[in-house]
Amino acid sequence: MQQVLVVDDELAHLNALSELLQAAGYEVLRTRQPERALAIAESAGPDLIITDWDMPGLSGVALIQQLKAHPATRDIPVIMCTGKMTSSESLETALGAGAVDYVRKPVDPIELRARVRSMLQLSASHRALLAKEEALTRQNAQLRELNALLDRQKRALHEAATVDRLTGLFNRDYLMEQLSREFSNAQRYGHPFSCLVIDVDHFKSFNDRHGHLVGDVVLRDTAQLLLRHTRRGDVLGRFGGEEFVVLLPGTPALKAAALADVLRGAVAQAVYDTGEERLQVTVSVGVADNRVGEPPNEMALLKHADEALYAAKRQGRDRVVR
Ligand code: GH3
Ligand code: MG
Ligand code: MG
Ligand code: MG
Repeated sequence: MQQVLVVDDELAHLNALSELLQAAGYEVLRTRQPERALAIAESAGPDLIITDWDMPGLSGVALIQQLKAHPATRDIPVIMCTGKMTSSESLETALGAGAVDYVRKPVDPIELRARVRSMLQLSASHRALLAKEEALTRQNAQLRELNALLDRQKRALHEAATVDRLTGLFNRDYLMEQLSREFSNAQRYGHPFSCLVIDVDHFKSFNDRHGHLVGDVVLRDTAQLLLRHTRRGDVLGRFGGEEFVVLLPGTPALKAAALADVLRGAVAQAVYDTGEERLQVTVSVGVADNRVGEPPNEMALLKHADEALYAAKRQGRDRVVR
């Protein structure tokens, strides 16, 4: 049952209003003391308040202002019921304070019931809207969270699919994908495109002497070293084992070989301090581009670079062959 709080200092009015509302099927809370009305409104949370204007102690307008100042009672609609409501100014004052409606005394029972019913319907639909909005806000927050989670998972999946775990460089799959892409682009636009294959020299015996873990550290450090010497647009990855590949779009073999020698020199200079020993490794590099030997596809280009690498190994390692 919907609850209406009636506030009026005159007992006759209070009784009349209460009876009228009870007859209309509402549960009525009532008080003659406006100061008590606040406490009742706060604890009972009525659906509607009807208040008199002229009351000793606290006027109807002041009561409304206090109700509006409390979060617990702020949203309860209040109807001002008064004989004072004869001028537009007093109407403006009542509505300005936060009353949603007014009825004149003496109260016309039919009018009062109609206004009460319509006000209760309005405030019920207002509450329903508020609840919907709140639910939507909650759903939105959940959706945003879910999206962020999906994004993180997508990034993690993408990373797992493209990044080599030991070195953090691109992995073989990604390298092959980019090799194919860059080769096609270069052929289409007639641009030069080079490929370096870099292989650590005598790494099997290095591992045998110093252990696999030290070998891993050297591979990681070498990867970082290579990374520092490559530019944006170059694609550097670990092709597998102790072998790295660099794709150089826009670069002909001659310039690629010069970069390869810078990389080779940097690796040869680097010292890995294990605490007990100062270790060094060298690399051999094979260079090929899409002009020399006119490779018909990216696999042929890679094969040319690999052949150059093996020539470098045969010639004594720690060198670049193109
Ligand atoms: P070469 O100069 O002819 O390249 O000699 P190599 O010993 O480097 O070549 P080989 O292909 O015979 O051996 C490669 C070695 O690289 C074997 C393996 O122990 C080592 N290796 C491959 N992957 C890893 C790795 O992830 N970690 C470590 N520590 N070693 C690796
Ligand atoms: Mg090797
Ligand atoms: Mg080998
Ligand atoms: Mg190898």
